[in-house]
Amino acid sequence: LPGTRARAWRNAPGLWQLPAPGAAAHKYSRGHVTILGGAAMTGAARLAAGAAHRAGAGLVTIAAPDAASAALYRAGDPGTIVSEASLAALLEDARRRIWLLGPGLPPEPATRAALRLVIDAGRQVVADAGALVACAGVPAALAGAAVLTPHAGEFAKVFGEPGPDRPAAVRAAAARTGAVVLLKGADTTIAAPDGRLAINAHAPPWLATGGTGDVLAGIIAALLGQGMAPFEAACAATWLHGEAAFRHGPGLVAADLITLLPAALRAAGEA
Ligand code: NPW
Ligand code: AMP
Ligand code: MG
Repeated sequence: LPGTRARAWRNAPGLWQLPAPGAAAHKYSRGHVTILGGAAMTGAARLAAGAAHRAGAGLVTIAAPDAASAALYRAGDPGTIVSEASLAALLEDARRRIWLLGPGLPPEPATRAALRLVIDAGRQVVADAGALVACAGVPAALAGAAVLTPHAGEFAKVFGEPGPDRPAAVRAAAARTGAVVLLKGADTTIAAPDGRLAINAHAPPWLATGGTGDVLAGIIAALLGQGMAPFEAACAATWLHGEAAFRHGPGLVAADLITLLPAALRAAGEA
């Protein structure tokens, strides 16, 4: 059965601990996650936003590139802020510490330029999907990001084929970019630039469906916003993602993961 080997990871002592809000917490102290949304594939940013919100982000904004996509974004989670302000204007707010770029963004030079602008503004950046492919063959363009979340296809486009030794390839990618690199799959491999490595097998194959990667990126952003370090945030998010999937079982679609995140968070707290 999928899961029998996987459940063990929950008990890996001391690898990560989820942030718990104190009595003095307020929405700004729990982190403001800003997601750069696309104009064409709005579902991806909506999934990421919903996941970030459930994973404990105090505030979540989707930055919409135009009025038409803003209208689509506003039809989603009513707790998500939708802004049509420019990237430069949004970056003036120092509380927008965490940014997620990629889900639903086209893999083109404008996306790469946006990524550089946000990194150079000193923000913690999770780069996924279009933000990764926009840097195909140019891993240096990702330097300064906090966490990169490629699937195998995206990893190959940015860094080249990982080959049979995935841990070595992911470690090399992390060392090269200075970012935590999380290579997704049945055995998601996570490496920090300092050489730390984790492999998450706590993930059922029901996750192989559209939008689940967007949900994972949103969870990572939320955990960063609550003060977790990038490697621990990546490890914890991957486990929570798998736990939510196990709790659903067959018939899973990406939005189910968001609904099941509270149960996964409770399970992690009890481990
Ligand atoms: P093949 O077929 O194996 O030769 P893309 P994407 C290859 C958004 N989404 N997993 C594979 O090659 C995302 O956020 C929007 C997957 C395949 O041809 C992105 O912005 C949704 N692929 C955008 O869509 C929900 C693998 O890579 C190619 C692979 C495109 O993202 C869905 C696919 O890569 C989606 O999340 C692996 N393990 N290994 C929405 N509701 O709005 C190799 N490949 O073209 O970047 O496509 O991942 O679907
Ligand atoms: P993406 O391709 O970006 O939508 O991400 C897919 C998500 O589902 C990642 O978190 C993968 O690790 C996970 N996933 C995909 N296929 C499998 C599989 N066969 N077993 C377990 N997890 C998977
Ligand atoms: Mg993806």
